[in-house]
Amino acid sequence: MKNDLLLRTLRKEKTERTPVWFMRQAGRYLPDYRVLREKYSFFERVRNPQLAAEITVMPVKQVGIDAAILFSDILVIAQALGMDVEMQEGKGPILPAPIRSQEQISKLDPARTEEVLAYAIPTTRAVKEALENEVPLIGFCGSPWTLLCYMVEGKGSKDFAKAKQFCYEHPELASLLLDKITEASITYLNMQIKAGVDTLQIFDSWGGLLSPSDYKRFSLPYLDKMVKAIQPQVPVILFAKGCWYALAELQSTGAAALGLDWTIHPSFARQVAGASVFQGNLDPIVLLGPRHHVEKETVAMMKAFGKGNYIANLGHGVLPQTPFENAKAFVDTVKNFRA
Ligand code: 1CP
Repeated sequence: MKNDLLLRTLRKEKTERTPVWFMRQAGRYLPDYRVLREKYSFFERVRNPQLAAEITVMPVKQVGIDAAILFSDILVIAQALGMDVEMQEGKGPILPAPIRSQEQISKLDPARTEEVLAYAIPTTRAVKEALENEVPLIGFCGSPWTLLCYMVEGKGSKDFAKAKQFCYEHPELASLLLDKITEASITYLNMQIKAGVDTLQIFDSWGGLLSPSDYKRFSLPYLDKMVKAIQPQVPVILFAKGCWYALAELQSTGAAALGLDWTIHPSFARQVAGASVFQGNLDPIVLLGPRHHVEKETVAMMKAFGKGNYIANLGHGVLPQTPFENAKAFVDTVKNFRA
């Protein structure tokens, strides 16, 4: 591979410079992606190997990023289990029949994952081919807890109150549901590995909605099971947004790297989970601001993380309204930085 900075960093090897990529880098803020969005529905873009490959490669070619992330969505696991998912422009995902009962959970079938998500093999292979061994390919899925949030709530939410209420009222059903999501997710990650991804990121985007003790009940055990199944095959990056209180436990899963959101000071992370490789953590909204501020904050971030065991990224996904020049300024500042 021509540029394996990310993979060497995940193995804790020395590198010439810090690798950089963006969470949610495929699509969104790129003008060429918006053109494709007019022509094809979301899941057409995900399932068609040529389209998925074109979208995945865009940020590598246009912004000079050190890794590609497969164009797909965390909600394909809800589909694998038998749920309908609609992507409504401007509104995000809608699940018209959210899970609220034991009967609904008993109908969810993780054994069908390989069949429902069969397209992932040819699409991932097409993406690998389009990358021509320039940079590594990151596969991904959501955490079981984050999937439960959407499957029970039925849509995005700022607090996922219905999903949390469900867990507090029916903890035994929640654990049944989380087990099924975990099983489907492990199958799906193994499919991505089989098709050639070089590393995998697990997004626990809504982990931080839980208290530290509820995190240990409803998220950590399932993440732990997933990391134990996958990390022996390819390095796993765990991104648990808002979970500063669980960094030590997240490190104990054995994941190769921990993603950090922008509320965590690098020195705090080193103090509680010192031996980890860290990834993050610029506030994505900084990229909306003036360019000199983007450059200044990026340099401050690079200095604070220090040399080695570090992957530069944002503290959450890049926002759709991010000016292309600011995204580029972030990447260039990381690449030009010398400790
Ligand atoms: O953006 C990329 O790099 C391409 C791959 C990708 C990834 C990694 C998409 C495409 N979605 C995701 C992950 C994802 N999806 C997460 C975890 C990361 C995060 O926290 O941002 C989550 C929570 C989702 C759920 C989801 N899908 C949302 C958020 C809804 C909410 O609760 O606010 C949305 C808007 C989607 C639709 C979606 N998925 C991906 C795109 C490009 C879109 C938008 C539709 C479009 O622009 O065409």
